[in-house]
Amino acid sequence: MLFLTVGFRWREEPTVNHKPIDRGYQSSPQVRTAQSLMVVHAGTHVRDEGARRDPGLQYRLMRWVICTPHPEKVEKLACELGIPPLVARLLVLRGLEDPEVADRFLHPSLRQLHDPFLMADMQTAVGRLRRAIERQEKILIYGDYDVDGTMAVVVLLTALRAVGARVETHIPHRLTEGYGMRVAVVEQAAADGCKIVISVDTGVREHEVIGRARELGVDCIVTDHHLPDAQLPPACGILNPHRSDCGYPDKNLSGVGVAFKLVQALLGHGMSDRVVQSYLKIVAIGTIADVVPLVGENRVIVHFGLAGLEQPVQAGLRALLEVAGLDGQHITTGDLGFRLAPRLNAAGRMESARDAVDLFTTSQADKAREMAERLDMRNRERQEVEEQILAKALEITQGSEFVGAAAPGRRSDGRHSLVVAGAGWHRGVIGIVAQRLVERFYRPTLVIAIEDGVGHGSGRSIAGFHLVEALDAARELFDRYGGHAQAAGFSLPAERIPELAARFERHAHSMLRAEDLEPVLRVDAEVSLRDVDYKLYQVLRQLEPYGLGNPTPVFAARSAQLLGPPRVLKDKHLKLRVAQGTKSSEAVGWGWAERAHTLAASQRLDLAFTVDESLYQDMVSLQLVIKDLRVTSDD
Ligand SMILES: [Mn+2]
Repeated sequence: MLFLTVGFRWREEPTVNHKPIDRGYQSSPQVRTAQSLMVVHAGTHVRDEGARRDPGLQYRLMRWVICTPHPEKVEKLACELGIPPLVARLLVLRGLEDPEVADRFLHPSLRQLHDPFLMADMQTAVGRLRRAIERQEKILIYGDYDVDGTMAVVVLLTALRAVGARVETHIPHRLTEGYGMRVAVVEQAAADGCKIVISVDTGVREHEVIGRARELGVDCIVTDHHLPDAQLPPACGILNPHRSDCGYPDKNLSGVGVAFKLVQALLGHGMSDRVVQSYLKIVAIGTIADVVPLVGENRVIVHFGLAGLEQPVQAGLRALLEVAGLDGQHITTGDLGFRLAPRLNAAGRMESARDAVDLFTTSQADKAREMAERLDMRNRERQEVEEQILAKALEITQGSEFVGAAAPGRRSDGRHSLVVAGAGWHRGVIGIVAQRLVERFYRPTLVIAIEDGVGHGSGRSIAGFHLVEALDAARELFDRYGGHAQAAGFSLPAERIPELAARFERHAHSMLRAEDLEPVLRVDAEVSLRDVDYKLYQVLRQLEPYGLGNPTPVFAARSAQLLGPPRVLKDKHLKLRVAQGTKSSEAVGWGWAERAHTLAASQRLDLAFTVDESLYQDMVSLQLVIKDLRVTSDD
């Protein structure tokens, strides 16, 4: 599987909240990155339809790619596993043509979780922790402020307390401390009598901090999933599947996933299936928020985690699900990624990430409720600030003096990149704003907040454009920068921003072809609307949870007729009734209201969609969730 795992120093999850919060319409937009990263496997026939121009439209023209797997492979798999051909087709398109592998995929079980002791250094780490617990040595968990990091703290803190350890936590502040470990924190811990520091979701490249801890007689246990340097830091144990000498079979674990493996090893046979499942709820939240591929062990984690979240026990979890409107619902990866994770992340963006840890470690229901409501409020503040900055950024892209953007809505000419900067922009949300701009313009984008003459930037990219390599090309402009292919962070003196914009554009111009600037929509199968029924929906449920590595299946229906005029919901969303022959279906386009005026009754449309269940006034029905549409004729 394709996975981008370069160690990076600034991260903000691509969490976007486009989903309507009202309870009337339940739906789950998939994690967006999933589509662009889906791997097309050998033997798969791909028909690229290009991005046919829709004369009435000037935005979001998508290139449809119809994926058709080798028919023999589909037939063989369907036959061997006794599954419907459509399931087999979807499995083959996801690279799961081996019957044994496909069978495991279809039937996740806790037995599929690997032995934690397969991870290098696990024995040493557990031995050291057991000794610390016996001697009642003080332990510090050094966390991170994003959801993966805070959930890792929760998992480890809960387990260590359960076995009677003396344990404290440090979670860096996003704005004042930034990503990574600091010497001062370790020195303070040593002065406070800590004997062990366990890092979670961070640490594998912290040579200086870990070296200093060693001088002070503090043992470090690193748990991390970022790529290590060739030389490892002088820690007493380093748990990281990406270590070149680590034989652990699954390289895709998130930070909380690695922390969970340590917990599994530490609790050992004291961990019944029930205990494992109780932890997996929290592990799943961090795993989804970090957008790691939901295959292998991550699929098992998220499968059981989501199931467990439908029966929450811990007070904070119950309270948070309630404020997110998810209590008593079937919960999907989209729900976690778009509704739960942003609320947890809001803590770290707007205030302190510690709130997210406190919420999940309290046992008092009233306190939990209060904390969940505060997170919900922080999240609304975050959304407001995000909307304000987005509006300003869009205004800038429309200004005549603006040099950093493609002309709005004009996709084929103009610039190949987008760079916007402003004073007073909140640094906690610029990464999300960059993501929103990428979704709109589909260009590599940098958003920069100017503060006291310094520009703090965050970037997001498109498939096929390596962001850090682009920043490498202008390295002398930065005070510091880092990241990976799809997301990056940096800072530089504000007066250098125009030069950065010019050089970033030059680099993008040299790297990107015209077709790279059109988002790809992979279609799993062409169907007729008659095929979209509960039998199909059952099939789709069987392949859940969806996410990176296992994208929500997209279907295409040709020449469907629009019945009646398009409707707009809450000024934001588009609702259509479409028909093929005698079969008609409801289709909804989340955030598609601005396209309503381009559509008219009785037009014929090609529709690309996912299938979802909608709940309206206690009535459940199936609906098509529009991914793209094209008007094919006007009769
Ligand atoms: Mn992480």
